[in-house]
Formats: sequence, C-alpha cells, structure tokens
Amino acid sequence: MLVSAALTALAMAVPQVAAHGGVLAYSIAGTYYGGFKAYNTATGQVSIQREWDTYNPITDPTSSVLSCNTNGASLGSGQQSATVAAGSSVTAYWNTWPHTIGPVLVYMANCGGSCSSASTSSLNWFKIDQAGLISGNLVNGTWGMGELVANNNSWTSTIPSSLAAGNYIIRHELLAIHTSNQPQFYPECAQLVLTGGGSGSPSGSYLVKFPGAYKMSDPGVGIDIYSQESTTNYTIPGPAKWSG
Ligand SMILES: *[C@@H]1O[C@H](CO)[C@@H](O)[C@H](O)[C@H]1NC(C)=O
Ligand SMILES: *[C@@H]1O[C@H](CO)[C@@H](O)[C@H](O)[C@H]1NC(C)=O
Ligand SMILES: *[C@@H]1O[C@H](CO)[C@@H](O)[C@H](O)[C@H]1NC(C)=O
Ligand SMILES: [Cu+2]
Repeated sequence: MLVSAALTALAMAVPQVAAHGGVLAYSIAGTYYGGFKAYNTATGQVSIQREWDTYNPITDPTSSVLSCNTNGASLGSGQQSATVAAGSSVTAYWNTWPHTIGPVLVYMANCGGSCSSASTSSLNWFKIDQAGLISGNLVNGTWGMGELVANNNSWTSTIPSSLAAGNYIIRHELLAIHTSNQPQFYPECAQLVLTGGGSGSPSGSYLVKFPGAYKMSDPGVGIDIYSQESTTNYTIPGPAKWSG
C-alpha cells in the first residue's frame, strides 16, 4: 500500500504531459512516419495516425473512446495511410515512457472499405501482438512495458503474413497497472493499406469491440498488484492473439 500511495503521489506531483504520453511516430517496413501532434489543432496536420488529444490515460475500461483515444478522428484531407506488405514489421515510438508495470497490446481491424470514414468503435479488432509479465512477480518482475522502455521506448510487431490485403487500422495500447485497482489505458491508432498477404482473416472468437473487450472485473484490468506481489502469473486482457 505504501508503494502505491507513493507512486500516486509522484504521479500527481509531476506535470501530466511528462507523466504520461502515447505513440509519437512509427517505422513501418523501414519507412518513418511522424504521428499526430497532440495538444495542437488537427487543422493542417498530416499523418497516418488518427487524432489523439491528450497524454492522459483512459481510466475506464468501458470508455467510449477506448478504441483510438480522444477523439480518434480522421484528419480529413490530412489523413494518410501507410502502404505495407503483410509480414512486415511495425515499430511504434513513444515519448520517454514513465511506466514499466503492465502489458503491451497491439491490435488491428479491417475497415471493410475506407478507414478514414470508419467508426473505430464499430470495428472488429483482433490482437496481433502482446507481452505481459515476462518474468518474476507482479511488483518486481519484468513486464512487456518495461521491455518497451528498455528498447528506446519502442515496440516492434510483425503483421501476420497470411493476413488478407485491405484497409486496416493498427492500434497500439499500453495498460499501466502500477496504481491499485486503477488501470490506465493508452491507445493510439494509425491507418494501413495492406498489400500482399493471403486470404487469412481471424474468425469470430478472435474479434472484439472497443469498448466491449475489457471490463474492470477482468483479472488483468482491475488489479491490485501490491496485494498479491508474489504472484508470478498475469492474465493479459482481451482475446487470444491471432498469428495467421
Ligand atoms: C529511438 O527512438 C527514436 C524515436 O523516438 C528514433 O528516432 C531513433 O532512431 C531510435 N533509435 C534507435 C537506435 O532505434
Ligand atoms: C521487491 O523488491 C523489493 C526491493 O528490492 C524487496 O524489498 C521486496 O521484497 C521484493 N518483493 C518481492 C515480492 O519480490
Ligand atoms: C493467475 O492464475 C490464476 C489461476 O489460473 C488466476 O485465477 C488468476 O487470476 C491469475 N492472476 C492474474 C493476476 O492474472
Ligand atoms: Cu502516466
């Protein structure tokens, strides 16, 4: 309890912008793409990323903006998409990330047409990558998020090589769980035009909606790690990963 109280106090003492954050840029199949600039007007911005307006976390697992953050909108004429072949790697770069406890989750969704006109809350999302508790216990162990911080605040995933060509949104999400019973979700989205690939598409049991996929009573969401610090397993929320 002492630890969590201290962390909470620390989080409140430092400026919000420094305490949290999100995906600032991508490298996709070797090409660099700058992200949306939060805290700036969307007017005139050009990016493959959807709009997101705050470095603060979403703390409600059923929030209406859980899919692509506040406000998740298309950039209109400035909205771009990265064209990339299935099987390629996608690296997301965060700001200097302050949290090391919690999982990293990466999802995609087929827009079934234009992504720029898609409502991200209506899409069927599937998970292509995840990393939870890698070793050790819930409090002192190594987490996916800790590896992200150790790796230049970045995370690299591979798009399943059998995934059918089409228009997709990729959603990177960090779930920080260092505060007892108060999850912090940090999702950001970007648009992809997927080429190559096969005929693969995940079946129903792999598909979820945001909001819808998570609830506070999930073992990995509304969790107090300090009350069970010697636990060495962690249940990553959401569906099973689809590998193609
Ligand atoms: C570290 O991340 C920054 C973006 O935040 C990127 O520009 C730089 O190339 C990365 N460094 C390495 C060694 O990958
Ligand atoms: C976690 O690390 C602290 C500091 O090293 C130690 O006092 C504590 O016993 C450790 N807790 C567990 C459950 O390993
Ligand atoms: C650890 O595993 C047990 C048994 O499967 C499960 O009940 C519990 O919720 C898991 N703990 C976490 C933190 O996911
Ligand atoms: Cu934070």
